[in-house]
Amino acid sequence: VTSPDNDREKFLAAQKSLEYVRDGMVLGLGSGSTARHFVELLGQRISAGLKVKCVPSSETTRGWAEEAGATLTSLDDSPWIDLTIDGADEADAQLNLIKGGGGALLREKIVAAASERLVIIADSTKLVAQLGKFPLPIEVIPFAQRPVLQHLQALHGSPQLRLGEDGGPFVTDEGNHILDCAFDQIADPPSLAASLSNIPGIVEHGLFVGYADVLLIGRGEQVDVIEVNED
Ligand code: A5P
Repeated sequence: VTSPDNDREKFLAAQKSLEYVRDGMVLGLGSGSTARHFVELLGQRISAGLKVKCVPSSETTRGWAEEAGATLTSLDDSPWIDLTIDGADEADAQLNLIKGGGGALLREKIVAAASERLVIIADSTKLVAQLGKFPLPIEVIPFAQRPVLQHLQALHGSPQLRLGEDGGPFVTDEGNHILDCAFDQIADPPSLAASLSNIPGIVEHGLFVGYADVLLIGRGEQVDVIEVNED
């Protein structure tokens, strides 16, 4: 649920992220309401003469980017992305993330992995001491849904099939389903990420470990900048 205050924080984080954008870059465009602010602000810069090429991370974002007048490219033509700006559902101080609340985690992770730099923009409610309150989205091939569900139950993930507006299973841009897993507390994100990646039928999961370089967190009228410690 987005309160007006949260939306202001999202906007300010998105605005701050424009400082990372340079002329001539290939940009990855994230998904979700915070990324939408970024795409709209980017559109203003493009109208003012900024030249960038953009890889959208979802079909929804593709539509926003077209409306914003952005030049689109694809990973086929631009397999190396200079900078991606994306949102998150949760982030911790080590810059581990939960993503996929909007269902775009698979393409988001592919875009993030192709990016030299990933800057995450979020409102202050997203920064948490420990990941896991937000149910972890897991994208699963429909054929494998039942056995994957059983694996996730064994991991105490309490998986729930995400439903779409029509009451049937939510279908991702890649034609898969999402199981939302209420782990509640994820004490060791790298270890859980490795366990999930080992389950056949899971296409991708929403734990982003080692991807983000910078968190920009809107807090009131400020934006906190949290960077990964290179030591
Ligand atoms: C989309 O699949 C997600 O990963 C989003 O990045 C996440 O849900 C953040 O969304 P908001 O910016 O709307 O909070």
